[in-house]
Amino acid sequence: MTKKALITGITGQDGSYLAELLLEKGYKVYGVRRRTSVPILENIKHIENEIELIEGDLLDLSSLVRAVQVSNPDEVYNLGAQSFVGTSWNQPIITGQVTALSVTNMLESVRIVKPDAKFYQASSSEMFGKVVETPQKETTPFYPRSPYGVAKVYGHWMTVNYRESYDMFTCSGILFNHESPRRGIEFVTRKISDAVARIKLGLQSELRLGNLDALRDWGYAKDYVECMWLMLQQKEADDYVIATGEVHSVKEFCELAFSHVGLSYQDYVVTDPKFFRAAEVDLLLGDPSKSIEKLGWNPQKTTFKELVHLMVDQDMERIRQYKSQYNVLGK
Ligand code: NDP
Ligand code: GDR
Repeated sequence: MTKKALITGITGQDGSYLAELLLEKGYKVYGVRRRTSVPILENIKHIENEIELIEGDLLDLSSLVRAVQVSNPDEVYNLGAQSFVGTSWNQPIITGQVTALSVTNMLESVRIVKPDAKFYQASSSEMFGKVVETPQKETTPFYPRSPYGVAKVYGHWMTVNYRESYDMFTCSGILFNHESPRRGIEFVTRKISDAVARIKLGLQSELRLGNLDALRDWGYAKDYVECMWLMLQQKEADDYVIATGEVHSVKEFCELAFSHVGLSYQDYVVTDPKFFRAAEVDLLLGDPSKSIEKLGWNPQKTTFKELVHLMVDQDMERIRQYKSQYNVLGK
């Protein structure tokens, strides 16, 4: 029988890769999509005819109940969120409503309509925040440093609580930063790869960044969504850290990205206090031992260098196409 999956956040980076993966595996894929005045379906345009989109908003419980009724899923992946840490200081209440409380909306929808569906919650290394222990693993205490991180802690514990209260199959994936050419443009890696392409092709002269010393454990989103699926294929529901176990600074990301196109980052990167955070997370480094052992996760599937290069290459290609279109139009 064809398995059915429901994905919230299907238009985002992870949702789009996960939808592709599940289609490859023969799933019928449903996605919750909120109404916007201009539909932004860039990440899923190429699979739009293979998936079924259900109108809904994470803030609207009734729409989520309906989404679970319509899709009758075997697996639910709750990836939707206000996911940008920087914005969470500017919009702390919306972040709390969307990133925290809506997890309960999703859990309730599943509990009421399809309690035997397996549930994945997109938790985050931002829950660790301030360094209490390094590398960080499933048992490391949380100390979130942003409204976003605080919201994710709530979502994580509600997921654990529904497992313990109702014996539901609910998993929390504590994923460290993962990037790709589909990453939103305001996140630092994509901001860098996009700027490198624009600078190389003569459309931009400098790149303004915040804290260059921040250290992150960066992996490739396409590899990480496979772990989400693997978590729901286990006998028992559990929580897992997904990370590479390697740490790099924003500065290192810049160095590699600029040098890939023959440029030196020192010539273009300008530090701008506008991009400093109210409370910074200095270091995130994951210990993926449990997921290696239990899920067969390979943390080096895509290396840091390969990740940087593939992001820059894709942005170079995109900006080149944009430029040639622009030239053809004679503007
Ligand atoms: P994105 O920001 O790319 O995607 C977020 C998705 O949530 C989008 O599809 C967005 O829809 C949707 N969404 C936001 N608000 C609502 C709403 N009110 N109702 C319905 N849908 C909504 O995030 P990623 O793909 O990078 O991340 C996926 C999940 O994993 C998120 O929960 C994120 O917090 C978490 N996470 C991400 C990590 C990473 O490094 N990428 C690491 C750890 C956790 P729209 O297109 O309409 O805006
Ligand atoms: P993060 O990702 O906050 O880790 O959250 P982001 O790419 O925004 O920041 C990473 C680090 O880079 C520093 N930085 C800058 N960041 C941005 N966005 N813009 C800049 O100009 C800049 N300069 C330096 C930041 O201070 C930070 O230290 C991501 C999101 O995907 C979350 O949803 C997810 O949960 C976590 O990763 C794990």
